[in-house]
Amino acid sequence: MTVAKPLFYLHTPNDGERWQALFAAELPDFDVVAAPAEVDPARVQYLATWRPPEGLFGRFANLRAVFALGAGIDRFMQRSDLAPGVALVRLTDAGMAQQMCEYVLAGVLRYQRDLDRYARQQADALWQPLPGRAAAELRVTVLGLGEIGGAVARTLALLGYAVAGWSRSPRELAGVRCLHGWDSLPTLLAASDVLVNLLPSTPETHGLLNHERLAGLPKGAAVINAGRGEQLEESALLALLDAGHLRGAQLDVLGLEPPGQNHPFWHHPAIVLTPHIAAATLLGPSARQVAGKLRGLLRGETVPGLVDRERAY
Ligand code: NDP
Ligand code: OXD
Repeated sequence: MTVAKPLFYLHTPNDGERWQALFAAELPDFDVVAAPAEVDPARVQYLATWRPPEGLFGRFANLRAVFALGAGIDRFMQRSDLAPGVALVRLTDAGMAQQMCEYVLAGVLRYQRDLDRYARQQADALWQPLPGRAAAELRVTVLGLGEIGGAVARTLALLGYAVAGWSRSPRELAGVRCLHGWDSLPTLLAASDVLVNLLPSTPETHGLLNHERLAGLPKGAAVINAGRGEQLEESALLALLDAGHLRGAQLDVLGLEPPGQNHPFWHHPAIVLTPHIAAATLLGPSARQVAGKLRGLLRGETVPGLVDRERAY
């Protein structure tokens, strides 16, 4: 009698065949099946997915673990069909940290080296050097010092920027002035020339960058948001840019993606928009990492990226 292999089910918005081939190679002891192929719902215990359709999890009564094929699991936390007893595991770096370092550095350089101002001068046919600013004079604050924010803060510090970072619990990172907790936030914001948001979206961080906090940045500060759109009050950002309090913003994430055609950010001269590409999921490293985490779970380990449902990240 042959014993059926355990089943690993994949539901991804695209690249289904590539994911399936990668996971099949990583998990030879599993039957790897990718949607839209039919599957016996009772056999689905392990599922990897990104942007799961409503009701997906509820179909599988024997589900044990869901692997998010991304770092931010806020959309998973909002799901009523994901039972509390099912382990939710997210990607931890898997090649995203380096991409995020590049994305943030592009923004930091834009503001440090006045590339935004020179673009405006060029439009006016104006050849006018501006006073320069050394990296060490630019105060960059990174909100969120986890897998991705921590790598960004360390990288910027290595490049000589005056980096501060903010987290929920105490952290120590080489070259980074680390602060934690709500009480430290106002002083930190007041000393930030560039504010980088890399926090996970949770009930605590939702709307964190509101008018009061953005107004607490020094005049001429810039904002880079690659965390989640819901964390930034868009109308407050707009008002502070238009009032000349803030200098500019580089935004990879918005409350509604894609934004409507009439969204004021599209044509705002001080806003650079990118379509949620700051750090993409890399298929090979991610499949390898998820397979490793699955094997860890089967050995009864607490694997990296296991989401704490109470904390919501
Ligand atoms: P981690 O969970 O590794 O790190 C989260 C960090 O945020 C931790 O330092 C944590 O503090 C801190 N934090 C959480 N809640 C609070 C709070 N209430 N107050 C202060 N600090 C808090 O996440 P990642 O670094 O892997 O990812 C971060 C986010 O980046 C993702 O959730 C996602 O939203 C976004 N992202 C965006 C991408 C893009 O392309 N735009 C791509 C990938 C991720 P502590 O250290 O104390 O736990
Ligand atoms: C992620 C993202 O969280 O793509 O991985 O934003």
